[in-house]
Amino acid sequence: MKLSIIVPYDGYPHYLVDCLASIDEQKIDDYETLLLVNENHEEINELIEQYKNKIHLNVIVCGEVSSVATKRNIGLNEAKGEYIYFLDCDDYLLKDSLSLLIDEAKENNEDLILGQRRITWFKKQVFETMGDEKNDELDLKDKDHDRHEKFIEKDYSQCDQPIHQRMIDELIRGKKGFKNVSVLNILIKRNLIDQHHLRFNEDFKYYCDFPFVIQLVQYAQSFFKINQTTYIKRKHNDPVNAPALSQIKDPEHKFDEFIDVYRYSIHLVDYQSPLRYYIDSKIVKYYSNYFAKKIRRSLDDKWREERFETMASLLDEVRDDLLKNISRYQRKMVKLARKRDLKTTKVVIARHLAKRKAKMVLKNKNELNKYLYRHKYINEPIEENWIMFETFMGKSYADSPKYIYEYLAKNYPGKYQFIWVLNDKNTKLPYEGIVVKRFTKKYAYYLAKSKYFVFNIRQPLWFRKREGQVFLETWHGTPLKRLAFDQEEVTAASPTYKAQFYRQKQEWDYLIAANHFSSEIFKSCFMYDGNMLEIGYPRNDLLYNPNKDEIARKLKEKLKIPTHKKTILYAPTWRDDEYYGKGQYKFKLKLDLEMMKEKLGDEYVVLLRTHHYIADALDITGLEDFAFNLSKYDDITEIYLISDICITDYSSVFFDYANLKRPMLFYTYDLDKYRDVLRGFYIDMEKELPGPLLFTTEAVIDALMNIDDLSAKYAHRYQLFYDKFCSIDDGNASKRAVEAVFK
Ligand code: C2G
Repeated sequence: MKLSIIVPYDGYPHYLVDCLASIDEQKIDDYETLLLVNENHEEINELIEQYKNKIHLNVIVCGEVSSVATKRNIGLNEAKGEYIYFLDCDDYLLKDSLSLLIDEAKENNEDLILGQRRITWFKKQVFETMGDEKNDELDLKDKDHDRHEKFIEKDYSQCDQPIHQRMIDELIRGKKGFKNVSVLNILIKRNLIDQHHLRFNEDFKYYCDFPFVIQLVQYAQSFFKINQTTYIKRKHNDPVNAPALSQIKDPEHKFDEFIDVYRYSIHLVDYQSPLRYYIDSKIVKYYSNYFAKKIRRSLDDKWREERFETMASLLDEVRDDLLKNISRYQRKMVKLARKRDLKTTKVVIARHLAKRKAKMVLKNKNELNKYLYRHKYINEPIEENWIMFETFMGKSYADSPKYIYEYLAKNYPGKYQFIWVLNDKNTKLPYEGIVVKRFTKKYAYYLAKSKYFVFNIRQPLWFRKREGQVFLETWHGTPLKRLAFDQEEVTAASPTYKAQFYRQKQEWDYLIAANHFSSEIFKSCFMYDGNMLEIGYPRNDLLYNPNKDEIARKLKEKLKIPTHKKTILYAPTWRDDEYYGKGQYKFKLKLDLEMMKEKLGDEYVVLLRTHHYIADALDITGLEDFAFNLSKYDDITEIYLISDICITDYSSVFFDYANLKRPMLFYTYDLDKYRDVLRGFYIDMEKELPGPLLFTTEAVIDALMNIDDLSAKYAHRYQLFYDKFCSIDDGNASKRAVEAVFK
């Protein structure tokens, strides 16, 4: 047999699905798959059954709970292939991966054949549909490579042992730290492992690959690197519930193991060998880049006491020729450690970090404001009557914070100091209050000193809630699209958002839910267990205002919208996978406005409203008398009042608009992708929505022309929908919010 694929499995079945499927797609026959599992692995029995015959699967139970090292060793004992290939159960291959590697082995019979690796946040189906451009963008966030090691252009003909040096460069030197030195994606000749009795050290949990790779490089005589991607390493987007080993926060044990792995590894190689030089280089970098921060910042004195002593004793032994080739700062740090001079070490680190911070602060004004927040303002007293309001990152004066503010200002004049975060500093507030721009010095100041916060999206990442501060999160919609921890894939521009979310939601004292449905979902999707205010949406109070018709008439007048025609609002949401950057999404209008005007122009006008994430401007040239672009208008709730019919897609807009009991249509031209690839939904759109799903402009026009019949057809469903999602709203939600939070 040519090849044994060794896959240790340790939980997270949804990752394994892609892993096994990708083996099944390989264009090779002569192989076996060894799946190493713990005793309890019921969750994958079905999967095993499915692939049993397809991928020559041999499932080996390795004891109650065994480590990756143990599983791989058992795999090595059982493997029958001439070549070994390690594949992690949360990663997957491309269709050609193994045939490329095997073909090279057949031709040149090298000891080690390495392929290229790509990093992704996505499952296979998404990775394949994302296209190279998007995957490339996210690849840039790959921090596993050591950016200080620019060896790629190296001319190996100048080296004494070109192959050896190349292996060191590719497998060890160019990989950051110990953890990124990996056995994955190397086709390894079985003889090499047998001749030298190579096994993984089972004492090691986090860095067991490192000494193994050191030995591969030490003994291999031939090596080749294929310039094609053969391995897809999948990052875990949920480090809270499903962390990869590297995401586990365990600094003490990791430190101890790091030291042990270093000691173990240097005994495997000669003091004079280049391998020793590069192992030592890693320990110096670890000390100056990572350990130094612990000396400076850790609350645990151990980093300045026995761990410092342990580090220093290792630095005593690093090769002196290495010291010539490192930075001045690193050299100084090593020398001081060798003298056990902790006092001067602390000064040197403080200076080094301060210099780096100053560089950052000078480069970016926002950094200076964050710095002031952390080091100055946060030490000043909290002002008991200050309330800070923010909606959609300061882009608009809108949503529930607006209605809560207006209620407070009307009913408690003079009692509070209101601070509104608005990027347009010229916005005139209807009542008293200060306007500050987001992320400015003033913003940092009020963020540190305000007692209360009423925000409709998440707080900034650098906010740290102080004791005594009260955070009311209003959120910004009843959830239709799966959110946060309920989202298997995070395909939007910031795939790290589950980790961020977990920390941020702990700072929310209150969370508003418009209905019981939302409460239940927020508990799971945000892992939220704080105070849930199931009180309806303050932003919907306006929809129950007794003067709403008069308000609508005035608004139409203000926006110069013809009063003799009926209005159709089109308010779509954003698409997770179509973006220029974080918070900057693309949108291409898929409604044919010309056609709509031709068929409906006598009776209707269209109000267009894109989501605040959308960076693209809508082009309505030539249609100015038919289409009105209200994307920049602050408050969509006011727009609902002037809309006779609403067309939307997967936006929470429809939960709110339903309060008006006016007709709704759903233009869901990309439903399959949105539901099955990007997000997934909490409700069955086909069965529960109070209007039809439509897929073409023609169908939309047809529905609009028959709107009365459609309304009659959907009347029952509309009532059920209203009862489920709108029944708490009654015009008094702001009052309830204020009474709950401000007592
Ligand atoms: N919105 C708007 N104009 C649009 C779409 C949305 O003004 N064209 C506003 C509405 O108030 C809407 C809110 O932004 O309720 C949230 O927009 P969604 O389209 O629902 O999308 P998202 O921002 O992803 O929020 O639980 C709700 C979810 O978090 C959805």
